[in-house]
Amino acid sequence: MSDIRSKFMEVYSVLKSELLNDPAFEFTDDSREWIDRMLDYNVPGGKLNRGLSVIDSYKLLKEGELANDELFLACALGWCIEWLQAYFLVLDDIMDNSITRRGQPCWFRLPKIGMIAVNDGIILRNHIPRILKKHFRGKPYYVDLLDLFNEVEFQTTSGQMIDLITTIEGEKDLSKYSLQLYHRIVQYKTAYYSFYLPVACALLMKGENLDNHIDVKNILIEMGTYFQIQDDCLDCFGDPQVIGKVGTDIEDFKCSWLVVKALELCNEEQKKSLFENYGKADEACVAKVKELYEVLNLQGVFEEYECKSYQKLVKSIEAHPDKAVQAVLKSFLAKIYKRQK
Ligand code: GPP
Ligand code: MG
Ligand code: MG
Ligand code: MG
Repeated sequence: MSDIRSKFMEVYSVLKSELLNDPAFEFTDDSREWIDRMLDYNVPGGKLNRGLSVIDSYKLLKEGELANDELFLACALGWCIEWLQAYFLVLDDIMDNSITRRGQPCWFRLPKIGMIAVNDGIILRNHIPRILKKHFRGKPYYVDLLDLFNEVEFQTTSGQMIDLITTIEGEKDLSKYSLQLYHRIVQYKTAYYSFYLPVACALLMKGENLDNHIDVKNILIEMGTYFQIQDDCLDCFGDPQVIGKVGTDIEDFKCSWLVVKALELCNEEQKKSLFENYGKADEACVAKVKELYEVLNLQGVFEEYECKSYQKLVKSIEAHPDKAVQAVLKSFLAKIYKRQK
């Protein structure tokens, strides 16, 4: 394990132990064990890209090594994003009726968990302001940090709402799916919390005013859109062993990039087949949709998009006047370009 990753994991243990000894709640052994197990199952098991990006970005902005207390704070902020992600995923998996996550059953699928997972999600969400209060209360950027997390959560849940209401039973109508709707969904449900939030945290720690970094936000939203398009492709074409989850977008009638592209490229007959088979939890229907995606060479269409999107992002990044900010954005892009998981 790299130095930074092991330091990051050390900070996880510290934060967890603080939360397990939170004086605002009288823990019993079984409640403490519940939280302990719930956190270990849901918080640290992912790629940790979002969390580690805070540290990475802060280092690049500071242009030098970090003092121990600064490194701890950057790690703590990184974990707040991982906690936010855990909260979203626990609830998203219930809403999407998903089976596996990060190579293990979704939390709500475990025996004796079920809908207690809803409350666990809310607990995960409530841990974030507790971590922030404990470690950032005296900082000049504390209020901005709280405001940032609130805004980003609002944006994400709003995006999740559009994602969900497009799939309401009885109102399934593929003709409303367009690239414009797609962009709206993913900007809100993914890009703000996954891309803008880590960099915004690092900027706040550095003492920056976020109002002066709208251009950085816009580039990160574009990067987040590219990331979600990758997620949609992996949902269909990725190896579940590698991505750690089984795709459900076709069954769930999701406004996925693939179905939007398919609608754009198909002829009348193929369109009919898509309308008949999309959004059904039936293996044969899913297979028909996937077959159509093959015929339309959507993997090839994606590769072309990926290449163009990468070039466009690099161009926007290189146009930014600040070299340190450029380094932050390039580092983030390098982490996701051509990812397989
Ligand atoms: C990703 O969508 C978006 C989220 C995980 C945000 C969820 C927001 C909530 C307010 C719960 P996705 O369903 O495509 O992700 P995945 O493919 O990982 O299930
Ligand atoms: Mg979802
Ligand atoms: Mg999902
Ligand atoms: Mg997905």
